[in-house]
Amino acid sequence: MPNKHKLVNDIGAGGETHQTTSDTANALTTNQGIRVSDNQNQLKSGERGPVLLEDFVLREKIFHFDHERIPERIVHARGTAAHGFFELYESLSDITKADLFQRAGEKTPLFTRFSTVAGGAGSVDTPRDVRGFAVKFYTKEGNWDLVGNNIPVFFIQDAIKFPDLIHSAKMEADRGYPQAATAHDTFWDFISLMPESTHMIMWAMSDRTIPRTLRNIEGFGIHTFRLVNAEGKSTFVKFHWKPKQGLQSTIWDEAVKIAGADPDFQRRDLFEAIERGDFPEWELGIQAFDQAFADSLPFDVLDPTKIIPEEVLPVRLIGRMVLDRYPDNFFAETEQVAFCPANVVPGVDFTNDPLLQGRLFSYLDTQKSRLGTANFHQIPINAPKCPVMNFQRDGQMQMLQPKGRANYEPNSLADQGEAGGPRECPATGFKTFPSADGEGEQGDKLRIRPASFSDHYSQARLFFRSLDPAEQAHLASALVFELSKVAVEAIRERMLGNLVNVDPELAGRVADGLAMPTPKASPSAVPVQDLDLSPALRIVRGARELHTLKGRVVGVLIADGSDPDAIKTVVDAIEADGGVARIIAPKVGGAKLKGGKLMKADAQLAGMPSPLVDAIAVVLSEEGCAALLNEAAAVQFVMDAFGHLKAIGFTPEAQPLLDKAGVVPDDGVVGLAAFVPAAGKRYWDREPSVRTLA
Ligand code: HDE
Repeated sequence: MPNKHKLVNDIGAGGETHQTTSDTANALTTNQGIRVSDNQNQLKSGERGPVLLEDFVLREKIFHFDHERIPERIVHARGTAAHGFFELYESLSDITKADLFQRAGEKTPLFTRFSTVAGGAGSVDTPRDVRGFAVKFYTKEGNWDLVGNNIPVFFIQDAIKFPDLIHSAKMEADRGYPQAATAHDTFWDFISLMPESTHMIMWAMSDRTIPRTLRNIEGFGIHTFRLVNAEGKSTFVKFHWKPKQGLQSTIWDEAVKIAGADPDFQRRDLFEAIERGDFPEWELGIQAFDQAFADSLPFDVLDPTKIIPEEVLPVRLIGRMVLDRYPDNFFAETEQVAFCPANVVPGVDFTNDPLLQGRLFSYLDTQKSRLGTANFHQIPINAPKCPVMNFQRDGQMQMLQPKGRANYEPNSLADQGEAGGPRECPATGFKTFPSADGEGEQGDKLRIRPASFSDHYSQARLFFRSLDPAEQAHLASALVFELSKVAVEAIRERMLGNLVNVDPELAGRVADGLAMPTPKASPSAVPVQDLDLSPALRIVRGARELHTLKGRVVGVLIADGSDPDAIKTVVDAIEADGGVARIIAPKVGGAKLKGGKLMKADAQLAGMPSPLVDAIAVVLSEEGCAALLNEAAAVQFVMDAFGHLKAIGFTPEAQPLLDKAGVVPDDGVVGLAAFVPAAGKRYWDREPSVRTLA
């Protein structure tokens, strides 16, 4: 019998082999440190008998597993993050005493989490949605969290409306869908009744909410904050993150196809870019201004539905953020990181923006229900990298073991030779900026919105009219798409009424796309103004749409018979230009090239459709092309690249495949020799020939 037991332990009944060790240092243990002899079989009474309750190894393992999930974030549940640093370009000591802004060249470690807003943690990476852009700076004087979005304005002006906004945007309460999509009745019902959201809706329906990768988004602090210098002088400030990779978006059809082909597309892209050493970078910019400047603006700087156009107040670039390390463990870091806009350091302060003020409460509160304990700040990813000393004690999952009796203050224990504990520091401690009289900050207790917050349309108009015509068409089409999914006609009509205030032509285009009449403008609290346009807001053909292969991925389609020299030449050229070449073949094991050599592929054609790459090179022989003509995935590969306005490089032998895919020659359809210079951009002029936009 002993021999029989031995057999079952070393080779499972299913035939699997077990990896065992006699090395104590490498021994598998329970959470109590007990070495585990068998991690494959439960404790049973007899070979085919019942499992025993005393099997503590089993019970502990299953117990822990049962509790592995924690509540997902109520918003921004789906995200990905990376470690990195912030490097200051020049001292800002004239406007802030914040330690991280004092010395040029100083580096501050940080952790940045990007997210979508509406979907659950298991939703896809590429819905039409705002992207969260949250940065935790571990400064020498404590943690500063700049918890922003990739859009510089927000839907609402007052925090009390946030639960309603989010309820309306998330899946509908009775039916439990749609997931991660605003294209449904309840969202547009709320929005159509909320004129203050109109400016944000322009951004949300623009290409900003379908970014190509997270490396191609801007970030904004949204609210007006304060910087405070050593003399106690306050300067208002708006924060901006500018991607060194340029601004890039996708085509809606492409975003939808990416969601199916690779739901993790954007987190994979971030991971892979960092893995290959192509560290993404953003520059931090500020718009700094004083009260007199604020008073000169045609809106209130406390209103989070407004921007200060860069043409009115340029963005001063003050440093750069480099993300150079992906987390070791997604749960421990990305999932457990707890951001809070109330985390500010001396030298940074709040304003009375009513949305910001509500957030200062919400985030601390939410961490208690997510992380389960008031001691969440002790989790390594949340812990400041400077001393933390106070008299807060105990609580669930307390990790610290403070010595001595001093757990209160003031105390005189130091006089007795005992440890007395830390003391407050009037000189260097955080002091709230004492807002001046005359800023409208004092008065009766009122549930009221100031009249200075009542212009809901002028900046929505400014945004729409500033865009490139291609972007305007995308925006109008996005509105048609979303409102077409709204079943209640009265909601569509009310929304059209709001759009008339933004721009009658836009409203007409959307109404036409819905085959509805354009209604009268909805009532507007104040007359809509024609503000000076801001070309800085453009993505398409804008200053920050970079034309380069650097950081972009090219799909190189090969098949049996492809010419190895042609493949090598194009791959070398892509890499020399800073791009990444991915070899795609009908079979992942590879293709047999001209001359008989097998070339391994990075991906199988069916698993790597062209929406996942930025441009394609079709390197086929006559024989390979003939075989692919009957392959829908190959035809679709080329058709989508063309439809998504990407560059296509090809060997003459691949022409029949291009013909079958409906490719019409233009500047972006080129021979391999001309491919790389043409590949780093989209061909916007092609668009009217491939789809009808509103
Ligand atoms: Fe948030 N928001 N928010 N939000 N928010 C959260 O905190 C909230 C708002 C933003 O990667 C929650 O830890 C209220 C604006 C980001 O972990 C919660 C209001 C902006 C993230 C919360 C707002 C944001 C959050 C959920 C209206 C852009 C993800 C989980 C007053 C400036 C951070 C959590 C991460 C997360 C509340 C509005 C950005 C519930 C009440 C405006 C990037 O506390």
